[in-house]
Amino acid sequence: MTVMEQRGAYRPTPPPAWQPRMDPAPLLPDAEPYRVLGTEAAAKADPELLRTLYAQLVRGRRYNAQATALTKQGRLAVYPSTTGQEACEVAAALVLKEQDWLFPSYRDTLAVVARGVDPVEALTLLRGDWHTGYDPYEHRVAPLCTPLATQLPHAVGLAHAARLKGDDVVALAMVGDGGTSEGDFHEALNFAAVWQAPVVFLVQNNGFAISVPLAKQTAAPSLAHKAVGYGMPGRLVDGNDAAAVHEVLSDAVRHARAGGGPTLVEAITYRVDAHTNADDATRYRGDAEVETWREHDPIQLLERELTARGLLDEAGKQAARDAAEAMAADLRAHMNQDPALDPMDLFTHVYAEPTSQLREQRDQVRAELEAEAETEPEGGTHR
Ligand SMILES: Cc1ncc(C[n+]2csc(CCOP(=O)(O)OP(=O)(O)O)c2C)c(N)n1
Ligand SMILES: [Mg+2]
Repeated sequence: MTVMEQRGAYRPTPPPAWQPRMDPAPLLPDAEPYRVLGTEAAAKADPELLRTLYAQLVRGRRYNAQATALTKQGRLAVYPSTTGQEACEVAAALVLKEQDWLFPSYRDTLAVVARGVDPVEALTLLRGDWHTGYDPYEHRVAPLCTPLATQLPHAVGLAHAARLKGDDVVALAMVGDGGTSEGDFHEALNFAAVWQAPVVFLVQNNGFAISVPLAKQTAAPSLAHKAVGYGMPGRLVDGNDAAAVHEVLSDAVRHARAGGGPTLVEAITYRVDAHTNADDATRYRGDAEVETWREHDPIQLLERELTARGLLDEAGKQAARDAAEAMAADLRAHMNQDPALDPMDLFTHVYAEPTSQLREQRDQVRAELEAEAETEPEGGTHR
């Protein structure tokens, strides 16, 4: 019998009607970013929480301004500012319990500080040192992570391990819009959903990956929609509305803690400053766009709400500003002291046995430093 005859004799039974493995509808994000401030939902927001958020936002903005000034004075190597994104930074830290873990990206120094890490220690890496500066275990804050999205699989691993051990731990991992195009983002979300790991992914969609606008980064309807493909809920929130971000993240953390698995939260926000002090944002975006976002400012949104509800007066605003000034003065005083840095330390702790490339780079840096020392005027330093 030929193959064709065999095929003809084959009478397959029709397949059963196809069903999705789960109903995708509950996973879909809202059509509009969720808002609280200026809406009816604001009346239900806890006044104490709103006041705390306000004080933290004011402090956060001052921290950004001070750190940026320190880069101009040569006291800080680089600073990725979160001016305009303070609501996301602060809410991410405040929704976690003491035993939970925060996994920040390089932009999230403010979240790290809001979590309780010393403001000076939090800048160690950005100062050019080889180590994180703070003890990750003390505050349960992973190191600021520069390779895009690589903090996400780490967060999933930690959350999954905690669950296997029966520990009550949730991990909250932060990433930018550009980071969602990385393979690590895909792998982290996929594993998180398969394992139902207690992890919350917070994407701060600030419109740009350095100079690359979101439209050139993704064709997805929204970044929150990406959640559905992995089988987890996606939430869309106004990232400049501190009360809304706090509520959405709190819900996601509670859901994860209760064994409900991961959530992807996309916060729509805007990076008001340049990518870092080393970037010129006027080359890829106009002033009008920045001005539009300044009118949707996280501090002003909250200030308007608090004032309307009689929860904030001039004295309250001044108290928040004074506390922020005191923090900035302290930061300046500490950062103006010369750190004891040896550039050669950069090479010491990479591998137990340095590779040939690493040895080559180390020798090159050493030679450059020695050459510089010879040409430097009396009393000069490399610091
Ligand atoms: C794996 C990797 N590739 C490239 C870079 C260089 N890089 C640093 S920041 C950045 C843009 C990231 O944009 P986004 O994720 O939107 O975060 P944002 O800076 O806006 O907070 C890029 C491409 C990097 N740090 N890591
Ligand atoms: Mg971005």
